[in-house]
Amino acid sequence: MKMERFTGCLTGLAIGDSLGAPLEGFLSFTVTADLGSHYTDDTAMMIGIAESLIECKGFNGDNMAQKFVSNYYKEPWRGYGSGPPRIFKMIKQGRRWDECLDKEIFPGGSYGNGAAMRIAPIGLFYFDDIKKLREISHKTSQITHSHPLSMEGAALEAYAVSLALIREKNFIQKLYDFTILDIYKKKIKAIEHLLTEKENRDRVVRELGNGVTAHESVPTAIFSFLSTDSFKDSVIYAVSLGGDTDTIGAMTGAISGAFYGYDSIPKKWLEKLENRDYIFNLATLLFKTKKKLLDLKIH
Ligand code: F2R
Ligand code: MG
Ligand code: MG
Repeated sequence: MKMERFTGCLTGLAIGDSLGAPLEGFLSFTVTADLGSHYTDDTAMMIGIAESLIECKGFNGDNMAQKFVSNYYKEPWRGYGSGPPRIFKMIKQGRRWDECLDKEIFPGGSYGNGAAMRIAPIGLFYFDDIKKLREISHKTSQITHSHPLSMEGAALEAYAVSLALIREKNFIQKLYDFTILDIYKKKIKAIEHLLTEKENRDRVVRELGNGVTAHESVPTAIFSFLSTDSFKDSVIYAVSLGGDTDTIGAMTGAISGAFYGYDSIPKKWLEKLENRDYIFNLATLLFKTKKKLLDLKIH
């Protein structure tokens, strides 16, 4: 466990988000664009998770939900999906975090990618306990996204971050064995055969997706990481697929940042990143909190 990988992961998420933000909703294209001037809801919600994990030294549903709510009301213009702001309003009015409030908006709950886009701190914090990583990923999702596709998509993204953190060699097989839903198993199989086809973006998008739902974006981010050899190439590739570019960029950036580390992120992007020092310090505190807990377990 290295601090450089924690800072790389959370900063990488914000960079991928900011790179994709000006292009969200466009079709696939060659990326020449630079970072946008703001990150979006993806990073704002990741910050809420990290703040809560640090404050509570682990998962606390009430505290995390309150972080989401207060961060949203401070900056409601960050481009949130349609569901979460309605849920934040319900929580502000006294509803509980674990009532699966999204079921009152979408039948069966939301299967949007809003749970997976923010989950990276859970992958870092629970990297050493796979059972807990899934359990806490599901609970963290449930605050706004209780559909099984969303909860499992978030767990898969968190697990990919944890595998990147330890530089796991058998990445694809581990992901395949981890996931409990057939739709994700099928997409992970597709990742394997698409690795030699990455320039055929139409095919990648057709088979993996580039949309706003969890199952059409989490495997795409994992593919963007696995099919490239550097932090920079992975996020540029992710964004070049079009569609939900900020979110696929954010999820790719989190995995790549955990794998390649903070120093691999291009300096000119770091210089332009909004709230760079705050995000860096948050990742450092998350690392120190986790390290203290690990040390207590050992001694
Ligand atoms: N909201 C956006 N982008 C819109 C443009 C923003 C613009 N640039 C601006 O600045 O204002 N991006 C963000 O939203 C996505 C994450 O969304 P989240 O948090 O999952 O929201 P929600 O509402 O829960 O789900 C998203 C949509 O998915 C469909 N959906 C989900 N569950 C469904 C169900 N059970 N049945 C039918 N449809 C369902 C709906 O269309 C939801 O609106 C990220 O891209 C983030 O960047
Ligand atoms: Mg966004
Ligand atoms: Mg998005």
